[in-house]
Amino acid sequence: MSLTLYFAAGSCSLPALVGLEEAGAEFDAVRLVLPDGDQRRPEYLAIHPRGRVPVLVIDGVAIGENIAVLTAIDRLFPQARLLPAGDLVQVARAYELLAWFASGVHVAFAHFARPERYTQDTSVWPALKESSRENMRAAYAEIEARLADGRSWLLGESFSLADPYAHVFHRWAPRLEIDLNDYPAFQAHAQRVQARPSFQRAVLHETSERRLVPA
Ligand SMILES: N[C@@H](CCC(=O)N[C@@H](CS)C(=O)NCC(=O)O)C(=O)O
Repeated sequence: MSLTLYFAAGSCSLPALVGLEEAGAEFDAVRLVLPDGDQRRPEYLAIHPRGRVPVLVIDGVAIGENIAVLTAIDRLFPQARLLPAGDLVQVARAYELLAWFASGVHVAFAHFARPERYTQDTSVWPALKESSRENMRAAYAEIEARLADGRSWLLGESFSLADPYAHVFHRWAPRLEIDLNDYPAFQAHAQRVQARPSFQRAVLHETSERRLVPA
C-alpha cells in the first residue's frame, strides 16, 4: 500500500501527521506552504480541487477533509487504536467531537484568518474577527470543561486523534492574541500532546525539505 500525506505546517493537518506517526506508518509527507499559495497550484488542484490540506492519497486515491482522513488512518492501522472502536456510544462521542472541531471550531477560526471567505466588504472584517475571537474563547472554555474532571485525554484515559486535533487550536491561540493561561487544563493537555514521540516526529515533517514545490 502506498500512502502520501499532503500537509502544511501549523495547519489542521497536524492530527493526520501525528496519527500516521503513532501508527508507525510508512508514508510520504509532502509539505505545502499555504502563504505561498501552494494549495492553489494546478498540480495540487489536480489532486484535490478544493485546494485544502490535509489530503491522504491511498494507493492513488485522494481523500480530503480531516474527519475522512483521520477515519481512514484509524481504519488502516487498527492496532494503533487511534479512535474508539466497538462501543457505539464511545464511537459516536468521538465523532461528535471531531465534527465539532471541523465544522464548529475550525470555522470559527476561519472568520478570523480568512474573512475574505465570508464577505468582500472589508469594513465588517474587524467585527468578524472580534466575533471569531469570542467564539474561540468559548471553544477553549468548552475544551477546558471537558478536561476538568482530571482526565489525561479528551476522550478519557486513552489518547486519540481528537487530542492532536485539539492541539491545532491551541497552536492558533497566539494569532488570536488569546492567553491560554486562562485554560490551565488545556495547557497541561498541550504538554502531554507535545511530549509524545509521534508529535515530535510530526513536527519534524513541518520543516522538512520535501515540498510540493521545491524551494
Ligand atoms: N473542512 C476541511 C478544512 C481544511 C482547511 O481549511 N485546511 C486549511 C489549513 S488549516 C487550508 O488548507 N487552507 C488553505 C486555504 O484556505 O487556502 C477539513 O476539515 O479538512
